[in-house]
Parts: sequence; structure tokens; C-alpha cells
Amino acid sequence: MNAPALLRWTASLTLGLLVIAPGAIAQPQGFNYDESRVPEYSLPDPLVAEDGSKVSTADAWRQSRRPEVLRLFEDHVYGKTPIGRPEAMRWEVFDAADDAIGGLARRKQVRIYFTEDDDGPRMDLLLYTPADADGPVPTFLGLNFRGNHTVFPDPAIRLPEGGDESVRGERRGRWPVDTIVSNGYGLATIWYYDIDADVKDRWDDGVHPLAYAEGQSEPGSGEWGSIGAWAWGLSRALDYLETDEQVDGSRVIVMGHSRLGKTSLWSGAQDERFALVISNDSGCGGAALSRRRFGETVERINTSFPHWFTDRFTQYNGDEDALPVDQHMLIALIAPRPVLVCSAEEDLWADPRGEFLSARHAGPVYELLGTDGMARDEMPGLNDLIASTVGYHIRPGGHDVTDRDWEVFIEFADTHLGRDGAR
Ligand code: GTR
Repeated sequence: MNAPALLRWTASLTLGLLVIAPGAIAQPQGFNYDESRVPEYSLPDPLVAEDGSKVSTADAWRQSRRPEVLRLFEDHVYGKTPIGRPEAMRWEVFDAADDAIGGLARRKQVRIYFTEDDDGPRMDLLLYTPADADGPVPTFLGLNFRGNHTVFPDPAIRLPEGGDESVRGERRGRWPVDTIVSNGYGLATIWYYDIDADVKDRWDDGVHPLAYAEGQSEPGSGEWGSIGAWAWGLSRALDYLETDEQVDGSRVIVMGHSRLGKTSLWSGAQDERFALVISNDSGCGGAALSRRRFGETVERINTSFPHWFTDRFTQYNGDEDALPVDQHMLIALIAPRPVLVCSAEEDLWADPRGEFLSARHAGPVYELLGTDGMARDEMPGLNDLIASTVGYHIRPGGHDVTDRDWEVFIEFADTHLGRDGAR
């Protein structure tokens, strides 16, 4: 990223913090935080097809309704992802160590190039796996907000272009790498700006240009926004992870927080290779039901962050009931794979109840596909993990990723994927 982009990025993060920093800072005014003022709404039934027919078999879901719901999210919410894995994609492992984190982990850094041009779009993947693993391990994959070097105070982590040395390790609280590897899991992470800068009205950087036709300079109507691009980057990371002998490619867990939680859900919905999907405090456009208009609304998100979604999502500003989908159907697209929705009590902007209800209303699709679905009808109390295939958890505190969140991610992954090498 060049220096002006870095400045814009810092500015956009600062703005994000002013708007919804954890706990201490008030939720934006002028939005509904009162359950009694949630309007009456009725959700589209994930099991009723557009032609009105009821889907009653797993085959019918897989063969016709699932592709239909996927297309509705492409057309109306996130935009269509116009490309798959580029033919010229390649990678180079530029760092490998067996004695990272005081001997606890192996570290690897891989530069993934999307074209044959070394200066073209590319991303750096940082991978830690347990040093004592005898074989491939289940691995968490998550994008990070501020650069790989912020994830852990490890001097060997390459600084992104234009990156700031003084923030090395500053996000360690969100990425307890030592706990993750001690529990037998790997952690792979990428700075989301490598895939696409989080800047509105800027479409000439990142991976969007890879899909442009001659003369095109921004995504067309109905094409991917930034969430679509970040999700695509996660799939390309999985392309690499499937080849890494330290990682069990059939047990990669895609997780993300906030805008990157919206991204992990969209990524897991599109790419069925992800074994488990986790969204943390993902809110509007993520796990929360749009029709509740509790906290952040469709209009507000399209106004603050018009580049995240497809242009067509703005049709539903103030008109959520007209959406042919709601976010429970995004979760249903992940079925039958386990999915965990995590909320924080004070993060009303992200509508914890709306996140729970979304998970719950995805349940019938999971049940049709032969799983236990969502085990409970009522929202649980604090720190009470619902560990059914559609899982949910809410903890005390605000918008953040905490040690408690990771404890829950690991417990849920242990339950659904099994674990190796735990100590
Ligand atoms: C906020 C936005 C939320 C959430 C958050 C974040 O400003 O309103 O939807 O995505 O940013 O990503 O930190």
C-alpha cells in the first residue's frame, strides 16, 4: 500500500473507532436500541423457493434452492464474485522457522501472487502451527485489520509496505497465538488491505482490477464490493493452505470480527471447502437480521461504507422488508457445516439479539440436511455457549475480540472438528 492509501486507512479506522469503540464510547445516536421499538417483520423462509414451492429434501436444497439463495445474495447484497482462482496465481515461502514464540510454534510466511507480475496484486500470509504437531493441524484463518506484524510481537514478521514498526504486536490481545497453538490449532492471517484497501470510491487497487474488462475502472452494477474481494482473498488463502503439509486443509476454520466477520460468513457461504465458519460481532450485513432495524441499519451502512456491498444493496435503504433475503439465509448457505455466531452484550450497534435470531432461523435448513441445527429457541445468558451445529455465544463487554471469544472458538472447534495435539 502506498503512503496516501495508508493515511486514508488510518483515517477510516479512526472514524470507525469514534463511531463504535468498545464499551466506553456511546452507540451512535438516532438509531434504535429499544427492543420494544423493533418493527413487526416477517422473514423470508429459506425453504420456500422463488416460485413458491416448498423445499422438503436435502437434494432439493442442494440442487436448486441453495444456488438460488446464493444468487440472491450476489444480486442484492454483496455482488457477484466475478473470478475464481487466477491461472497465474503462485506463491513463495519467504520465511520458515521451527522455533517461533519461544519454541512453541512453527512460523511460516508466504507471499501469494495473483498474477505473473511480482509487483501486481499479492498478499502475505502469516502462519503459526504448533511446534510439536506430528501431522497437519486444524487451522483458524482470519483477516487482520492492521497488518500481520500487529498480530504478535515477533520481530520476524514482515512489515507491510509503508507499515509502521511502532505498532508491532499491538493487536496481540485479539490474536492469542500462544493459546491457539497450545491447543493444537494453527493460525493463518493476512492483512485485509493486501486484498483490497478499505477505502470508499477507490477501485484501482487490490484485486478488483483483476476482473476488469478492457476500459473498466470500477466494479459494474451487481458485482463484488470490498467484502466480496476480501472473501475471495480468503478462498485464495485456502488454496495455499490446502497444499501446506502442516495444515489440515479439510479442517480450516474461517473466522472474522466485525466487517471481517461479515466477510467470513460470505466467504464460508460461497466456498464450501471451509469446514467451520465463525463470525464475531459481525452485525449489520453480517449475522444480524436487517429487518429488525436495531442498531446499525442498511441505509446507514450503505452510507458510511458504500464500497463494502454491491451498489444494488442501496435499493433497500429504509426498505428492508423488500429484500428477498435476510441474514439467516446467509447462515443457511453454510449448512450443514458448523457455524458459530458470537456477540458482545454492550455491542448493541451489532444487534446481539438479531445475530442470535439469524442463527436460530437458519436452523431448519441445517435440520433438513440431517444435523441438530440450533439447539435452543431462546437467547442464552452471558457466557453460555450453545454448541449445536449452529452455535451461538454472547459474552459481557463491547465490540472486540477477547480471550473469552477465543476460548469459545476453540471449544466449538474441538466439539465439531476434533482436535490433535492438545496439551
Ligand atoms: C463499523 C460498522 C460496523 C462494523 C465495524 C467494524 O463502523 O458500522 O458495521 O463493521 O465498523 O468493522 O469495525
